[in-house]
Amino acid sequence: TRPAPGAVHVPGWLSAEEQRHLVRACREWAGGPVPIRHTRLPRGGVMSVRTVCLGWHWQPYRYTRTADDVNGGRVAEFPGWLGDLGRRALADEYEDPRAGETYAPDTALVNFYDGQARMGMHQDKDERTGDPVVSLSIGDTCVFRFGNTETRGRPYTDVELASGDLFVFGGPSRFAYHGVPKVLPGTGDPATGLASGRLNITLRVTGLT
Ligand code: MD3
Ligand code: FE
Repeated sequence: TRPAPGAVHVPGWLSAEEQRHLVRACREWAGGPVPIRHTRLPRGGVMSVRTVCLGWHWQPYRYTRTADDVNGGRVAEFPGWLGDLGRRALADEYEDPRAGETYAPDTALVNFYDGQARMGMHQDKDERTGDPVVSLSIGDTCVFRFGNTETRGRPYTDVELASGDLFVFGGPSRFAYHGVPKVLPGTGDPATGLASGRLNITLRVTGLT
């Protein structure tokens, strides 16, 4: 479905096998050189979501190659197969399938939500490109709030994102406010390898070198 210009939601895009593969990979990244953790915000807050990054480390509000709190541990590499998956997402599902030929994501943010975790309304504007963001969800269903480009508040639309769903945010939707007001515990299938909680993987093009 096309919830807004430049946005595409494809329920169940990932196969069961791909979901299991991604869960296994996320476990390895979570225990890698820069372990998964709650991001600390510059004004003293701590995010309820836990995050591990690939390719570039996101620290609010910029991307770096290392994380300064783990002895300069270098961020895990962004794997080629994940870029392939992103290109296939655009080629299969995006407005101009040729966008899939040139899409070159160089970072992924892996977010883990337990039953209490939330993400407040925000825009993603630390990347220097307007290339689409590809989002993959696994595990418990969440309520995803998709807003507008002007304000954090209304108008917005609430959409459920379930295990296997693909969402692409490009064009006019790329800089829309969005957030995750709640996770629905117990809605995931343990056969993915995730007994509880929700994983979201977003692929991005930083435009950095
Ligand atoms: C719309 N993650 O990591 S995914 C984030 O489910 C983030 O973990 C949420 O927001 C999550 O920044 C939402 C959907 C998403 C991701 C990036 C976007 C929607 C977006 C970038 C621009 C517009
Ligand atoms: Fe975001």
